[in-house]
Amino acid sequence: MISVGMIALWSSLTVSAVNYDEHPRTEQFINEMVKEHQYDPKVIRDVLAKAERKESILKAIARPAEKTMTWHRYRQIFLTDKRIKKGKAFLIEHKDTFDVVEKKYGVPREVIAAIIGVETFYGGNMGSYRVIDALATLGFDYPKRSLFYRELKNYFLMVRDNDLDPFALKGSYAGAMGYGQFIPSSYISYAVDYDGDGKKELWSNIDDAIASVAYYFKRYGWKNGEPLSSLVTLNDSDAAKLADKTLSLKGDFDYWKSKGVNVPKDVNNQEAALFSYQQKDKTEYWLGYKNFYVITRYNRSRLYVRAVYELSQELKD
Ligand SMILES: [Ca+2]
Repeated sequence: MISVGMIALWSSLTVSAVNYDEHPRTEQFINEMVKEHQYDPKVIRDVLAKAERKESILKAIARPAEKTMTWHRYRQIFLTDKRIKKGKAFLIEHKDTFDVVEKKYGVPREVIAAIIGVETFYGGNMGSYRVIDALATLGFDYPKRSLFYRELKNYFLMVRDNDLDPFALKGSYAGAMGYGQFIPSSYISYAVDYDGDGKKELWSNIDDAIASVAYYFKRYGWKNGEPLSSLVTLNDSDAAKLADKTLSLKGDFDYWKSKGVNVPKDVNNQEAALFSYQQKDKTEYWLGYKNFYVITRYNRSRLYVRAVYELSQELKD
């Protein structure tokens, strides 16, 4: 008979002994890559053999930070004097690039800078995990793995098609890379070679990184000069129940009026969604518009959007 303790020991030995080229999900992964993308199976097997399972990654992703944090607390992390000051210097330092990029893509420089500021402190913290380890660990061993399994596939495509070293690229525990923390599918679709050297270097070339963030927003339909959101009041407490239900634009001003929201008079009637923000001693409500939605395509969190927006306003002056 095997004791519980022995089972635990045995399973932990099994897990640590498995290389990703021998993982139970590997054969299917390789078969799909060959079938879907004519990928060389030997290349995948060789790379996965050197990919490492990281317990720290599985622990980090299980932490529900953004889901439970109030706006009041979240704001303290991102709207610091240091981040504002560094952002202003960042805009000055890269002014020439911002002049070109802002004009070409129609996305304000302070929004691009705020994204890079919130994501990585303007490149100061781009993540220290090998992307191959992050995506193999989450793609094969995280219970909610489907997104990461897809991104692991995209990572293999990205390194093949851009002639990148699969072991050299670093990122966050979730496999987000470079100044703007692009996941591989975003790299494939939105990374830009700004300086024309044939490489899309989002880790080491700030001009490529700035242009890539701008292009991402352009492709998701950023409407230059349009408002992002309005602070609103409610005249029916039931309206509060409609807040934070979805990031998608839910209805126009007539809809929100009928639900008890005092819609703004200085903004054109348009599609909006209702969001709540917990301040220290009160709850605020915002109607978010198209540009609000576009920022949620970068990170699906209403707290994130507001942090980017407020930081961008601070950087504007
Ligand atoms: Ca380049």
